[in-house]
Amino acid sequence: MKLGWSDVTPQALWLDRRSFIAGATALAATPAAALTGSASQYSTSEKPNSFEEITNYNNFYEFGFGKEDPARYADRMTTDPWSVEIGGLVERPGSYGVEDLAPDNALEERIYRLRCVEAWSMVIPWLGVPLASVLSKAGIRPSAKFVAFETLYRPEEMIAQRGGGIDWPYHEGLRIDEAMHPLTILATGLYDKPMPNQNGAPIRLVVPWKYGFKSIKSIVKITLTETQPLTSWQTLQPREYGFYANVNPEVDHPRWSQATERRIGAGLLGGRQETEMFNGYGDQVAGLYAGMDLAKNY
Ligand SMILES: Nc1nc2c(c(=O)[nH]1)N[C@H]1C(S)=C(S)[C@@H](COP(=O)(O)O)O[C@H]1N2
Ligand SMILES: [Mo]
Repeated sequence: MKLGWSDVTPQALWLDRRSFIAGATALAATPAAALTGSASQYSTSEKPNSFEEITNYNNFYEFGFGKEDPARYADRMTTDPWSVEIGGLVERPGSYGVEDLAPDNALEERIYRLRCVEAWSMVIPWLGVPLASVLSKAGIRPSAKFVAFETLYRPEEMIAQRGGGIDWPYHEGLRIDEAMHPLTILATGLYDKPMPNQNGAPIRLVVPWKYGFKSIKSIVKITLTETQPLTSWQTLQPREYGFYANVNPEVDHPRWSQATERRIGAGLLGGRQETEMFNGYGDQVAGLYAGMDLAKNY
């Protein structure tokens, strides 16, 4: 039997070829994952949490400190129009629309584990694009070493921004090689739907091997820098939250163990499960930290 070319062509190339043949217009509204009918090589085969769980148990401190506050209050946030200011060490600084950064025909499904620093976890089917593709649109200058991110600041709508706690706007950062890693995405949806407000509409970062707080929501600003940017959590509690925040069962939080986690939805009898180094993504990302002392660089 003769092999067809699709049998011997890597999937990414095959997808490109297919969309080329079928024409971009016919496929414009179809997420890439739906075309192949198969999961991304980056997705876990673990059972995703329900939409209900993913959208009702959240951390989005701009709307309050309770897990149910974001579901209750985040619909007050206006997400249209929205633009993302990309600046700093880039060739083409400016204001980009979400549609330009994450066009429908480029969306991929990525089913990732999310491990919060508070020792609970979920599995979430995101829809998004590699952050690398977004940064390439702006053109990375060779001197750029880090990427800084900022969330919307709008206390009229984000009711908890009227109070203290965090030095609003919420800000985060990545090293450039972490930002360019294929696992790092900007997500605009989940469960094949547009991103719910409480999960960080219209566009949020997802870095699955790091504690959840690195995955900043509702981004309005991306800045490429030469020096390591400050992050909200570092500023608040530098001894408890570091810049790297890689999931690491061997480095405990000063106030609790990081060795195990509670999977949301597992129920009372579900018990706790062991936390994996780099949240189970070590094969892909451990190389980024070769030679680094991960207890010091927490
Ligand atoms: N702007 C902003 N981004 C944020 C947060 C936040 O409070 N504000 N919380 C972080 C934390 S601590 C976690 S665990 C994840 C939770 O994402 P989820 O609610 O979509 O599961 O979002 C992260 N991104
Ligand atoms: Mo978190």
